[in-house]
Amino acid sequence: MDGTLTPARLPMTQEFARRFHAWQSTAKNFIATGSDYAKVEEQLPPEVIQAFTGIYCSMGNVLKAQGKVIYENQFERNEQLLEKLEQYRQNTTYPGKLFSNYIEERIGMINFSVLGRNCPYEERQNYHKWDNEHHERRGIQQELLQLFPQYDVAVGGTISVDITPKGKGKEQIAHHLRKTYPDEKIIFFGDKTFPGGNDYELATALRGLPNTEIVQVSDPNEVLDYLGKIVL
Ligand code: M1P
Repeated sequence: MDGTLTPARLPMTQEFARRFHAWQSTAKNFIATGSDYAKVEEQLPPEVIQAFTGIYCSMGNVLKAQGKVIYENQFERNEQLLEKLEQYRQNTTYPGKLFSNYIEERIGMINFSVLGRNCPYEERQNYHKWDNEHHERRGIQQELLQLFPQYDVAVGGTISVDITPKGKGKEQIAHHLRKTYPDEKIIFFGDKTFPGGNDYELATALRGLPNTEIVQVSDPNEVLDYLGKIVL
């Protein structure tokens, strides 16, 4: 969603919604996002949400369609993991202000942000810039993978990491889609399909399946341009 349908954590633009909604009736279409359903509702207009065949949120740990839950995976609470996340928050060398909601327990996963999710947009950009220079999130990812081999840790959007039980990251979406639609072509648009990006596992899983195509895009306009060119 972020970076392919909307700018990161911002609403879909009206122009995008108009053109995309017109396209939605021409093919089955899905979202594959790390965000939870509440954020999908914040960022997308209701008519676009309604027109999706399915919405995979929380890294594919929830599937909803037309507002109804199709499936949900549970995440077993792990006190040691939560303690470790608290330590990262306390010991960060980030020089800026920190905000609340730094451990977000979602269905089937945890999203962790040292900065805190309740930060203003400008602070999000400041942290992102700092993290690109200091690689705090990558360090957290590497350490968590060593300490807790039962989890996958993906460096998510701009300020956070997504933690899921092994095999329950975005790649599960590829397998669920292929099982549901054994013969249909699957085209996946992602803004971070490269190694280290949070679409990489899904893109890799799809590459291993027949009749799939991966499209790396850098913003929502590229998605629209592409959709305008393909005849499904
Ligand atoms: O782009 C998807 C990511 O969006 C958010 O990340 P951040 O707040 O770091 O930009 C989160 O919802 C994250 O879970 C998700 O993967």
